[in-house]
Amino acid sequence: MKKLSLTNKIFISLILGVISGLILYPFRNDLIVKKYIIDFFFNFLGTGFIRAIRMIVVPLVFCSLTVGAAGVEDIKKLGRVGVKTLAFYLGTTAVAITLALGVGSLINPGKGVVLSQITTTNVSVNETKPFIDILLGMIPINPIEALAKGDMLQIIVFAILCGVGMAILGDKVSTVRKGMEESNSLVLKLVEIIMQLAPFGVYGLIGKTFATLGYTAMLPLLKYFIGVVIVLLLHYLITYQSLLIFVAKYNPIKFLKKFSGPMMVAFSTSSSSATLPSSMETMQDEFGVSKTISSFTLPLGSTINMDGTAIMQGVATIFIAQIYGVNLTMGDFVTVIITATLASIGTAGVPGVGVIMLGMVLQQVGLPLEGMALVMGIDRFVDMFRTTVNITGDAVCTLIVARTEGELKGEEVVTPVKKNTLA
Ligand code: DAS
Repeated sequence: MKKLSLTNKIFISLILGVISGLILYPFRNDLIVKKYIIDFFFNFLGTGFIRAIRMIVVPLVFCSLTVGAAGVEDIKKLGRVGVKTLAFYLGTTAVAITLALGVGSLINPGKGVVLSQITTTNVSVNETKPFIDILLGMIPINPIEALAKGDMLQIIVFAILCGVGMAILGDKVSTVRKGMEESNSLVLKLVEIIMQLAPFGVYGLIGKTFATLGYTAMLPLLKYFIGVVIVLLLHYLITYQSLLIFVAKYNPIKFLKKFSGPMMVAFSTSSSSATLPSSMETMQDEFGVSKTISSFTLPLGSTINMDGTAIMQGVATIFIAQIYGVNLTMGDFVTVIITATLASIGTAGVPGVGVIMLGMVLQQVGLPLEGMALVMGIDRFVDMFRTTVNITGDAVCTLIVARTEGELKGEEVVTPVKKNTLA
């Protein structure tokens, strides 16, 4: 029998967790059921998995961001193209997460269901912080303390500085950089091992949720999924279409027709890395982008540009805050935008990694990581949509860089005001 992929196993554990929970729901107040199944068995599986995720988040963020930032050294060599590319990638990710928080606050995916009674971590309520304090708070006075406390923004800043330092020093610190790359490989292997526990963790947390709440827990999950897909669509239709027409001066209909192949690959594999060869071939052969530009912008984008992932993290943060009855302050929103944007630099283009990095965003604003398990259960489907947006953003950026570097001759779009036809 073909080995089940992890995302399929997680999805099956979601189904089994829902069934188990709904079967137990009528007996939830029975002493045996409550004490030995809900509060012990489900709790042990769920909380054990969450603690394992919390154990790996700090080393994962530090190593992946240091290596990610050090890998951006090509930008120095490519100068103008590099700076343009990095500015576009971080800029659209910030727009994506802001859109997600805004639309998420309108949709209110988690409103009406309060799961605070099933969390085991105390939910800290953040006081409203002035913006200046958030910015200053990002600078770690003591990086070791930041790592020990799990202060994600300070860890991100310290890791990026370490990576940029390695990029500037180049061969002088090649041994340190190699060591960091090997450490990152080790941490990613540990993440892979811990993620094997995900089906058990999701089963425990979903089972406990549905045994406690019954059918009412289904509606917020559906609202969360629909909310993410709506924001992904808005980001594609508003942000990317505007950039295509007014900056890349490229016909968006023509873009969609030509780029539909890589989008299908991303949707079916849920992996930016697996889609990279298809994106490279399409941008070079179909769009006429030079190898010089596409072989820089696309690989870089597949690792540091994750607009779809940032959107999931934004909607998930709103969803989890609402189901645990936490009111996020404006300072929390700013913290989430900065954290998710910078964290996207270190998110690898492989299935499911975005929801692990969600743990870091939740930790930064003091939300319980148990909420991850709820969104993890249906992440198999959400990942397909967000990965498609991730790689589409890479392609739009590539067209913008190519156009502004004088490539793509003959693909001019006549501005709609002068003529009603797009090239
Ligand atoms: N599936 C990842 C990618 O390949 C993104 C994610 O998990 O968020 O882009």
